[in-house]
Parts: sequence; structure tokens; C-alpha cells
Amino acid sequence: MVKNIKTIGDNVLRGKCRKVNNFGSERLNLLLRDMAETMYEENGIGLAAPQIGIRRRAIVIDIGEGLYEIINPEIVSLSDETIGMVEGCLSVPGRRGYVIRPEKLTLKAQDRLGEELIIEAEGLFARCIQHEMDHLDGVLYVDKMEYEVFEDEEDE
Ligand code: GNR
Ligand code: NI
Repeated sequence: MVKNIKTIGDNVLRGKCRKVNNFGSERLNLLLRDMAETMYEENGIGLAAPQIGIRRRAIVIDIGEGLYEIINPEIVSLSDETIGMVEGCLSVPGRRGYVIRPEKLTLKAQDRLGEELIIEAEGLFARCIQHEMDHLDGVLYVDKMEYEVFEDEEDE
């Protein structure tokens, strides 16, 4: 089911999410399905559970290469090299900002059955993972952006 996306100002976006522990359950399957449906409906490349009001450490991502479900993610390593990119967020509608983050990362996480996943990411995938992991700790890109990018600057 497509859910309403919580927007900036809603406290659910500002808390720390708890770990998922109900692996293999119908409830987790439903959460992940709702998250993916909502992400696709809203044309996002990622979505974190708190964005639909659920304080759990679950993320879905699809940057055009298929759906990833990432549960209880933990950073294993971050590159020293950083890169800037313009970000948007479904929870901060109508705005964009330039954010500097590590370019690459390695992640440890779990899949929907609780099996360990090791993910190495760079480029847009690494960007999206970091953006979504911030959501799990109540952080929005506007908290770390260098400057706002206005609509009419984008096509220049
Ligand atoms: O759809 C989204 N696009 C995006 C672009 C640049 C950096 C991060 C993102 S994530 C965002 C969807 C969203 O708000 N996920 O939390
Ligand atoms: Ni977001």
C-alpha cells in the first residue's frame, strides 16, 4: 500500500530508529512492500522506514538497477575521498541542497530473512545509502548541506 510520506516538522523524522528484529515475519514483509510501493509511487530512489512513520532501521533503494532492501545497516568503512552532490528528499518537498559526503563506503546489513549482507557502494548508490542511513538517526540532508540549490539553477 502506498503510504503518506512524513515531512520535515514531523517528530517521527527526528528520532533514532530501533533495530528490526522480526525477520521472516509477515509484518516485516508488509513494511518492506509498503516502503517499495511508496518509493516507486513518489519517484524516489530511496526510502527509509521513518518516512512512512515507522521507527525501524529499514531502507529500500532503487537507483534504476533493481530493488535493494537494507536492514540494520552498519558502516564498515568510509572513503577518505569526499564528493559533493545536489540532494533532494521526499520528506523535504520542493527543496534541493548541495551535500558533501564520502564517495565510497562498505556496509554490513541484513536482508529480510536476517541473512548478512555486505555491500560495497560508490556513486549514486553510496550517496543514497548515506542519505537513508541518516534518516534512521533522525538526520535530514538540510542539517548537513553546504547551501540550498534553487529550482531555477538546476537546468543551467
Ligand atoms: O529520491 C531521492 N533522491 C535523492 C537524490 C540525491 C540524493 C539522495 C536522494 S534520496 C531521495 C529519496 C528520499 O528522500 N529518501 O530518503
Ligand atoms: Ni530522504
